[in-house]
Formats: sequence, C-alpha cells, structure tokens
Amino acid sequence: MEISIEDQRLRPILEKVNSGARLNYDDGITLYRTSDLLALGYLANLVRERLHGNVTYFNVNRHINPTDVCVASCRLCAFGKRAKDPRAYTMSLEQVWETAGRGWTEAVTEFHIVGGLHPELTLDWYCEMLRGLKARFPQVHLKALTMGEIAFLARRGHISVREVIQRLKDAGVESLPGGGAEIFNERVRRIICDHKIAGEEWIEVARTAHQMGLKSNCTMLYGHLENDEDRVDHLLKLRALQDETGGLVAFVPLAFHPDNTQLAHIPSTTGFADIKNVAAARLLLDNVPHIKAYWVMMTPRIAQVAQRFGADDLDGTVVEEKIYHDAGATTSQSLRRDELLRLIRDAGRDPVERDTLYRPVARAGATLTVPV
Ligand code: V47
Repeated sequence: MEISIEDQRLRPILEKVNSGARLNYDDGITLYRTSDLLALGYLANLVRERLHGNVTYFNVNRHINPTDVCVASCRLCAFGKRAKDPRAYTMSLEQVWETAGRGWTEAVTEFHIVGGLHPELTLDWYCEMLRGLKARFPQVHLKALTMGEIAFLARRGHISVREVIQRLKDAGVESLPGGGAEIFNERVRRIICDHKIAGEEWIEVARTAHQMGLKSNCTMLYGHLENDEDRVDHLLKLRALQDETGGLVAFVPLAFHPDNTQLAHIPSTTGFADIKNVAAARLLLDNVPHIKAYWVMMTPRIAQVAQRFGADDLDGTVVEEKIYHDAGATTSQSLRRDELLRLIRDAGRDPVERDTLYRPVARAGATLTVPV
C-alpha cells in the first residue's frame, strides 16, 4: 500500500520498518522531531499489527499503595510525603489486606503494589504483607515493588539486591512493575528526582531481577525537563537491557502531571506528545513485546486513539489510583471491565483479557459483565 508521507525524513525509516531492520539513535531523533503524526502512526501501527494483529489487551487489576511516606522528596512527585506530614498515611498489614479485598470480585487477576520509600518499614514487613495477600487471594498475581523500592530495602537492610529479590520472590512476588525509571539522563534526574537511585542502578536492579527469573515492566516519564535526545537515549538503554535479559514485558510511557509537585510551573503534555511517545516507543523498542497506553495517565480518550498508533494494551480496571490523582489527574480512579471493552471495540480492535504476563484469561460468558 502506498501511504502519503509528508515528512521525507521518514522514508528511510519506512524502508527499515518494512524490512524489519533495527532503527538507530538518529532515526529515534527523527521520530521525535517530526510533526507528521499520521505517517509516524502508520509506521508504528505496522509494527504493532505485525506483533499483535488486531488484538488489544487489558486486565482486571487493583492498585494498592501501602504508604505515601517517602524519604526521597522527588520534585516530580505529588504522592510522596514526609513522615511528619499530617496528610501522610501508612497502612497496617490488616489495612493492606482489607484494601485488597475492597470491591473484590473473582475477576481480579493482579495486585499492582507500590509505595513510598518509608524510613521504617522493613523487608520483613513487606514479606508478611505479601504472604498475607497470597494466603487471602491465592489466585491473584502479585506485581510488587519498583526497582527503586528494592534498592532502598537493600541499602537499609545492609543486604544485596539479589537477597531482597529472593526474599520477595519467596513471599509471593511474581513480577515487578516498571515505575521509578523516570528518565535515565543524570542531568535531568538530578533535578526531578535527586534522591532516587541513578538510572544505571535502576537498570542493574532490573537486570538482577530478570536473571533471577522475574519479568518486569519498564517506564519513561516524559514532558518535564528532558529533551528528544534524553528520550531516545532512555529507550535505547531499555532496548539494550532487553537484548541482554529478555525480561521486559511491557513499556509504559508516563506523561508528567505537574499539579501539586515542585515542578508545577511546567505545562501538562499535549495529546500530540502523548501519541508521539507511544509511536516512537513502539518503533524503537523492537524487542519489547507490549506498549501500554495507561489510560489513567493519558485519559481514556487518548489511550483509545493510541491503539492505532502503536499501543496494544490499555492496562486495567486499576480501582484506586493515587500517584497520578495526587498530581492533578482528572480521570476516574477506575474503569469497569465493560468500559474497557467499549474503548477497545470502538477503536475497531478485538479485546483480549490477559493476566499480568499476557496469557489470555478465559471467562465463562456469564462472568463477562462482572462490574469491577
Ligand atoms: O514511578 C510519579 C510516575 C510512576 C508523577 O508497570 C508521575 O504496569 C507523572 O509506574 N506525574 C508510577 N508521573 C506509575 C507506574 C505504572 C503505572 C501503570 C502501570 C505500570 C506497570 C506502572 O508514576 C512513578 C513515577 O515514574 N510519577 N509522580 C507525576 N507527578
């Protein structure tokens, strides 16, 4: 099929995509510099359909944030609070287990568990929390703790990252979420999250987890102080990690939400930028199977459109989202299963409910409308 390409710089990239050749750094910069969004989307959609046909995945999950107390005080974040902040909270173990069960239905297949870097919660505490969840909800996959939380627990407990991961695995962790990667460029990192682990350390923790048999997701926070070069560099570092370990399952582009952060003067991202980040990621991350359009961050409307610009997954029902809503997100905190189905079908895609590792979830017809 002949497509109309306005930006002639995209022609050699089309040839590479057609022949399955790998894009390089300069191609990545071109993807970010073009305004020819339709041609960019065409290219990303070619790759997306080659990998996933007409399917868009979603899951039925619940987010749990056991504490927002965080020693890092990142400028990018509106969620983390100092321990003495009267608004801060830390759940007891019973409260975590009770939260997990709130609005519970048999349909839930995943708990996504992340929180702040709490100065006093120990690895033992996390392991007990995870064991308690597994005992109460044995069929639910535990996707828990970011690379940053793992590195923090290792440092605080004077043990290795490997040992922390082993203990978490023994307690029931089955995969890791992709948060905390932010942007790997150290110049930007020093401004937006100066107390967080360095980019190299994020990659090293992920590498260790993958070597130990855990899959993980990965993310990139964009729309703050980073430039095109930083974004391409970030994506190529993730691609190199994936060449080495094969442990990355999905990439989640995360738009910066400035409200209530110390970077509140930065304007929110535009729909154009959100779509462009999805498409560029699909094209550069040729070895990461899934690109997730996280509707909480993008709005359901943009996430829906993203299905035609490279994304093959909308994430899930989520149920209770705090990190983005503390930073001013105006989206709902949850979507019902039938709302996700509508967003997917309306875009002409075929919805497939998946578990965390993208295995299809079989449901009897009667449970298809479970209002989670
Ligand atoms: O790690 C924090 C980011 C992440 C802000 O792995 C902010 O499947 C924007 O990682 N504006 C948490 N972003 C979310 C996350 C995630 C979400 C959905 C699915 C998965 C997955 C992972 O949100 C944080 C940080 O990178 N963040 N503050 C903010 N103001």
